[in-house]
Amino acid sequence: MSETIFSKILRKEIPATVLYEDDLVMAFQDIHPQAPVHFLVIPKQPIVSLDSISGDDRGLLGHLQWVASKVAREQGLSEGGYRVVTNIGSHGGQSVSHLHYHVLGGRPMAWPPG
Ligand code: DGP
Repeated sequence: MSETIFSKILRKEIPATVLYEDDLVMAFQDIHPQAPVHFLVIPKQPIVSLDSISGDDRGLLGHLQWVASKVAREQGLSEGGYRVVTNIGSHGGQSVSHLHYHVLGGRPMAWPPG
């Protein structure tokens, strides 16, 4: 996997507002928030997208979702609800080629997405 802006965030070479970090994942605020609360959860392991995971990644993906849920609760999103989405490839609207879950909340979400 090639270098991305998220590699630099993981190495603390560029600043980010980190909401959670452990050995496996990091959650940080999105630089272009699309909702009052908008953060990203990424694995530290370089995985391009959900399309390139292997069976060995199943535990990591469960952990990513647990962190998404934990930080969403801490951000006060439980009562109103929120959305978790991962964009995959060009049709999916993925602009950074490092797997990330968006967690968006604090306002009602529309469906279907654009
Ligand atoms: P996607 O389009 O699904 O690949 O989402 C990439 C997201 O990454 C987008 O919502 C903006 C965010 N992003 C891009 N560059 C940076 C950055 O340097 N810092 C932070 N915090 N977020 C970034």
